Amino acid sequence: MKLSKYLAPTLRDVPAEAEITSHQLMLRAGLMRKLASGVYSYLPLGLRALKKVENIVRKGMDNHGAQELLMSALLPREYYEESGRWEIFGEDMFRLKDRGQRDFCLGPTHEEIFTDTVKNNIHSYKQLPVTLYQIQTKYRDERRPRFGVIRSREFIMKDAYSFDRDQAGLDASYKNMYDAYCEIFDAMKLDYLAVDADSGAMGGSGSQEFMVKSEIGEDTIAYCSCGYCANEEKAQCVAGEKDSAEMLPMNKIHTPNSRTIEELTESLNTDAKHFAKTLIYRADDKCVAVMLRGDREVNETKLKNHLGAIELELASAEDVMRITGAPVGFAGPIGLKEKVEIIADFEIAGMKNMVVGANEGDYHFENVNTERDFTPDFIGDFRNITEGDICPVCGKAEIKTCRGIEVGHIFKLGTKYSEAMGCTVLDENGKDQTLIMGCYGIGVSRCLAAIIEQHSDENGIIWPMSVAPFHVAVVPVNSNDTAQAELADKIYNELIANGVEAVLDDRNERVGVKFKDADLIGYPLRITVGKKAADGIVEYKERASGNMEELTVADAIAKAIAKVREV
Ligand code: 9G3
Repeated sequence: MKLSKYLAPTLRDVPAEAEITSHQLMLRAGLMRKLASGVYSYLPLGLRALKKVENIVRKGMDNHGAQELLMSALLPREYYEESGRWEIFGEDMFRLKDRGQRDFCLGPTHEEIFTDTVKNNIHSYKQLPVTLYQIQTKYRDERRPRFGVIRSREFIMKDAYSFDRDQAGLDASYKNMYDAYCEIFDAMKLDYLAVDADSGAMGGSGSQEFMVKSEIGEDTIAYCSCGYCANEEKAQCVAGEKDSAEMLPMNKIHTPNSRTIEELTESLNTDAKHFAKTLIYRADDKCVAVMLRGDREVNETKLKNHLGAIELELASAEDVMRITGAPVGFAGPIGLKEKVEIIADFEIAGMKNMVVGANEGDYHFENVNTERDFTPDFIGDFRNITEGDICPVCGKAEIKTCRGIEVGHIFKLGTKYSEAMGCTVLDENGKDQTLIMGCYGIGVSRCLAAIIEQHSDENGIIWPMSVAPFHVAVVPVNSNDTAQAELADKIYNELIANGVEAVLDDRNERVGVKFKDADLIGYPLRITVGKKAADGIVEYKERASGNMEELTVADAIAKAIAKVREV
């Protein structure tokens, strides 16, 4: 490809709304352009890299026996009504009507569609197991699109669905997909972790997320040297030892203007560990009181799963006033004005002589103890795990945490969708058997951004050879110098003839601009044709290592071909 004719509009400046490296570089390197909030167009360089990522995913799936389909993205309401999800996904779902006023949505995920396809086309247990997949555009009206294609409203997903006749079959299909994912993310040169994850609204018997380690990741991962690794949403906390101190007499204290834990520790001059905060939550149509140690954070996923709630949010100030009789910041388990379930984290049961809100403005109780002064309705694990906690698996090493970008998520679904949609096969005895499903997602466009997050420096992108939009940039220092231009052209054609994807920077630009663009776009290799062209000597540079060396033309071409074929 000759760059003088190619649409690769690089930018010097970083667009203001791009906060993270990959978003900045995808715009500056001319890979994509924003069309609307959370909606992007891929320019030629971006599309070439995206197709490389897609094909790595496709190869991994095909190698593991999955069969590729392509479903519609324009989906009739009926399928989602059959599974009961038409309402559940609320405003996240893009809905529209056709000319006959019939309801459709733009597909956010396809469990229902694949299940219907299997229901109508697979009738015997002899046709199982089967894993079907597609690579297709998905639509989700994210409340806060951000970070470019990492959280966009239109994105490319590989979604796969496995169908088995029993749990052992699902376990095998799930393991097969797990192995495929490791192969796929290794081929993309992503540094990832497979973490135990919450299955959320999907239900089923467990799931794992494939997380790319990154400081800008939205998820927090808890991991241990023993190998335990879980999303913070799911990571179990170990109940510590009980405090053996004597119970002291409960006492009401005046705490004017001390609403937050910080203000309380300040005014009472005690550590946050001696406080028990009481948060009032609204879970669907009821309110609950959640208690945990003052220095801990509520894990809303654990709370939501325990309550089986669809919507969970902190109660409004009005709710708090009605339930506690006090403004926000003075809630406690003693003297609530309205009976609400009191849910306590394990640690509360182990604490002695706590300070709690007195359900009265500017007042708290000190020396409060469970059993003597109040009894929680339920005690369980409701807090976020933190660095330094004891690992719930090995019970010895301390938990560490890091941040990650979710690029894949695999689920053991069970019969949730096959039951709802009557997806069965006849077994050996001619009896109907409901199929057992798994589902498996990879954020293909998100992988592109994750690769850049992990492979870039201050000069730009550093593409791994396997996903680079082109392998080699051939750069004549002075395009007006005939000897240089001719030799550059010769090298370019020789590379192409050997299956190397090369670009020739034949633009009438200063060499500094050509070098900066080559580093920004991130071609893995660069062959520069300069003053020594007449002596048949060129400069060979590797973007990743920065190594530069002078080689004969033949050696430079041979080295580039070998490097490309290493993939
Ligand atoms: C929706 C909307 C948003 C959604 C979903 C449905 C997330 C939804 C979960 C999944 C689970 C798996 C198959 C591939 C792997 C992931 N957000 N999820 O189902 F209607 Cl608007 O997508 N689906």
